[in-house]
Amino acid sequence: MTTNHRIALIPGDGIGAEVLPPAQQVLDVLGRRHGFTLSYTSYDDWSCERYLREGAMMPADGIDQLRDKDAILLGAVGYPGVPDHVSLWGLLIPIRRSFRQYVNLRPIRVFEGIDSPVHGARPGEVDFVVVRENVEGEYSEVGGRLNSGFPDEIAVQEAVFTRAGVTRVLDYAFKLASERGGRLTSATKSNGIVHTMPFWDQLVAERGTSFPQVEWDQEHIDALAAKFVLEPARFDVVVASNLFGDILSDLAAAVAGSIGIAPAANLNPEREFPSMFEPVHGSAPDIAGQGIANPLGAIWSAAMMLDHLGHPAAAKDITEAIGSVLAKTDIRTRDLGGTATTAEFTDKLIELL
Ligand code: GGG
Repeated sequence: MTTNHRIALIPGDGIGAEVLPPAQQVLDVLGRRHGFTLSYTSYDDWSCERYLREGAMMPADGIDQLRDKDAILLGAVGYPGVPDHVSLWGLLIPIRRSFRQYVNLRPIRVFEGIDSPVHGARPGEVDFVVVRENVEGEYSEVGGRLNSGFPDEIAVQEAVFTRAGVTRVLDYAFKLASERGGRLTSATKSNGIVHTMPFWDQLVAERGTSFPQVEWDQEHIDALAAKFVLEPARFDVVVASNLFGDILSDLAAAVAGSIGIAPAANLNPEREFPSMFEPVHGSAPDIAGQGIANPLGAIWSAAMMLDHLGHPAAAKDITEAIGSVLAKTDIRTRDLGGTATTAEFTDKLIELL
């Protein structure tokens, strides 16, 4: 019997709507080849436009509409006219939290054929994963504002680190490191942030004892950012809190040539709820509507989705085709120095699949 996977498609804003159709085209080719089907439900109007029209990024029962899906593929959120915290907390973050997607997995690879802006970031040598804690930490709704408009106006934002929340993401990262190169780096800032970060470091040391096969170290986030640029090939798995992981993975994507390539998986490792896959890039309003967005971040995210759904061979076909199109052709979208449109690039990739 052919396996069918129910996929929720949320294009979101800007180029989100332009990068999901290429990912869908690639998925359908792989489904035919590997003997599975994908049935899609599109949530086209869950966006900033909807927020401006109706006051909410998604309907009140939006989370329930997604609950029975096997996975969610998301494009991008954010658009001028809607504050970024409104769009993020109205769609992406509720999905991550409601479905306990506490791991945000962001692989970084310098592909053959890509000129990294960083001297020394050579293809084949830079290949690591950022594991970002995805549901607590610095992204917290605990806090508030007082005395708006007065000289003594104040804003307070509390970071929230729980033993359970940190432990589960560390365990995921240690296990991943044990299955990859056996090395883990923890991002910290325990010299300046005196409560949460020493707690994070303590839990890293505690969990490390359960993974003796993994060699681990920790770096302050400032030094780590410098090492991402100066020695990107030294990393295997990097584990970081929500904010640190977000910043580090954008930096790492730039080191790998373009944030347009970078994928992300928001995982509920226990599979109690659907996981969500999304390119790391945002909605890029400056190029939206021109048909020139790089679809690779979305296509690679689709590969991560297939891997999660139990089709590692199909996922590998996609990453190999990405490698081929970059190594064997000079077809590139504008972010990679080329002139190809989203459609031209996708057609070539599918030809090489
Ligand atoms: N494609 C994902 C997207 O639109 N991300 C926008 C963004 O700013 N995300 C912040 C985050 O991942 O925390």
